[in-house]
Amino acid sequence: MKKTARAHTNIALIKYWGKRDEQLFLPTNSSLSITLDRFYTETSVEFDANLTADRFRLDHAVIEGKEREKVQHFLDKVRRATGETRFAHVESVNHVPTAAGFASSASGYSALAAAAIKAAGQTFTEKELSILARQGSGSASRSVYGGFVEWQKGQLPDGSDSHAIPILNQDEFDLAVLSVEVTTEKKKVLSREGMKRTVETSPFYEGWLKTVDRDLAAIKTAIHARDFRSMGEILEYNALKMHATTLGADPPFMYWQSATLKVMEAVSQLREEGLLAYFTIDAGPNVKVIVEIENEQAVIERLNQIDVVSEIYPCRVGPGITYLD
Ligand code: 2P0
Repeated sequence: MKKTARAHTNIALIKYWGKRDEQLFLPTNSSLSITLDRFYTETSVEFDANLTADRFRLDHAVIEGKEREKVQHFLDKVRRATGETRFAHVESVNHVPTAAGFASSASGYSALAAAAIKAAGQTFTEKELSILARQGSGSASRSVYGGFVEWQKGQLPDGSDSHAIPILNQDEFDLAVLSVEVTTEKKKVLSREGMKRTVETSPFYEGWLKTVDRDLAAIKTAIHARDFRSMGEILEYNALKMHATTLGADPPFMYWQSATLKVMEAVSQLREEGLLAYFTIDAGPNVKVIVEIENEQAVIERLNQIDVVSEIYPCRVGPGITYLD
């Protein structure tokens, strides 16, 4: 039977940056994110005995080549986990701007995992779904849950303890996350390749690993206390440290453009004027600005005045996986 699931994207406040096992998508460090309400993927899966290979349609177009292979590879994991033997029709629609830095792999693999398990006639716990989604894309492990989510890196070699856990529900700490777009160009260094190169060659990676657990513990304390200022200081610091590791890679690379810096400077200027806002940046040039609801409009107005800003997408804290049939 055809089953459909929806999963939302997430933005990391403490970044996932580096793998200890590339096959199983096991991270070197734990991370923490907010699930976003505005961006999501809806995916339908139907297993069909008449198929001789998996079929994948994304945004109403048939996908072939590498992307289809990735989905097939992931569905092989689903088949191994469930005993399902048939190939599947996969139909996925992204409600995510395709610009650099608005990653859809988190919502994509989370929705695919949930729909595929249902279509195979099985019921997985959220923990089991998180472990499965992780093996499509690391950050997808966090999109299983809404609200504030920690992905615990785990220790076991088989990855059975590497999954997300909820920290706060969607309605327990209301915030705005402004996705500030400065370019829609495709990024030059994919995050998967970027983290691998950083782990293997950057002398700064050691500094990242030494301090990331401290950042995670501190931000959890701030989140539980609803201490926006401390949370903001830690998330900005953590993002800057992640990006610093890329500058030491060989060959070095950076995800920022001059427009990225302009937005970062504006956020810092806003703070000097008493408007509390903090930025974070993923593996691309666009910026996410975290702000309290009461200051959201004022911050949007100010950021809209920057010439390099092409679009601002205001988001709120979003839900976990939902099923549509
Ligand atoms: C994160 N990023 O925590 C970090 C911060 C980018 C920068 O997770 O190789 O697409 O599929 O596990 O999850 C983007 O990496 O990488 C990411 P894979 P993924 O959100």
